[in-house]
Amino acid sequence: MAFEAGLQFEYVSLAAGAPAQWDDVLGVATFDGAQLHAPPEVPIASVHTPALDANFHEVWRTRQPLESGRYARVQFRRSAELLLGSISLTEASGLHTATEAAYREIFAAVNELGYPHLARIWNYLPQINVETQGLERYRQFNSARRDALIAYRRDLTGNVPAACALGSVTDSPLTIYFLASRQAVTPVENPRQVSAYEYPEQYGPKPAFSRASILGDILFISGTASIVGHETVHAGDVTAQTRETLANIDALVGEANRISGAGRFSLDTLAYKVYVRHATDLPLIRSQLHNQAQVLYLQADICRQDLLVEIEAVGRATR
Ligand code: 3EB
Repeated sequence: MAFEAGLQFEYVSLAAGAPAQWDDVLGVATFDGAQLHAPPEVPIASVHTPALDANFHEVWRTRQPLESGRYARVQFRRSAELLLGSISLTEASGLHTATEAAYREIFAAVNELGYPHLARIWNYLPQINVETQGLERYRQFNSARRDALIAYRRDLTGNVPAACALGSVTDSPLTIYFLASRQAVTPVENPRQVSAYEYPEQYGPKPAFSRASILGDILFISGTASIVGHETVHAGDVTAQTRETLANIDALVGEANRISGAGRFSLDTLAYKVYVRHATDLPLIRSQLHNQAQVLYLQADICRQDLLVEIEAVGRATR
């Protein structure tokens, strides 16, 4: 494949200190309110989800020259092929307004700057399962995301970014970061699940995300949970939910390998981020992840009340 973005990612322990060099850093996510002394040209997404064992930074790099800037409230850094952006908004006029504004600014930025293909979006919002004005906040978020997609004439099905949407600590701002590309991204769906954008009405406004995406030789696996078809399975059983989630990720890797010409993705070379609803479930969840080399745990509420765990992953193909 001609595309060679040279995108690299790394989970760096806080104990290791700040990256020694920033020239090649596209952007960073920090967790749990950790402070990072980065130069102002590096976008930092401050994600307010408590780290459950090691705290770490998620660092994205490329081997290409970088340029930084701001578009509306989106802080970005870009190479010739890729752009990482971050936006954080307080909910002065409610979650719907903030989400729609954030997405409109993201779409305007990536369109204007010439990186229209969104590969992966990470979404964090407080009180995700709380109902206000008769609608759960996750559903308000979905409604607003759809409204922005429609306003920018973007697809609501099929060609939609891989994503995750998690609950952050109360009173934290809506925080979104994303990777966008000049070149097309390949969406991947899970044969074991109904596409989220085709969920039945009972789940509220349809969530516009794909189960995974392929960008060059990188596979992004969206937040994945214990859902088969469109239904939650193993309610109340965190061990079984973790196993089912891993079966879903296995199916996605198989599907990515079927679709992709990028080489071979495999479960044991992915890096995993695990969102745990109840910190006390960590030992049971961890005991199901003994085959995975790189796993980081965060405490976060998950977008359905009955889901106890959600797992995302990223990995590079090997030839
Ligand atoms: C699910 O499969 C679980 O709304 O962007 C996973 C990944 C989930 C992304 C999103 C939601 C999102 O429906 C929830």
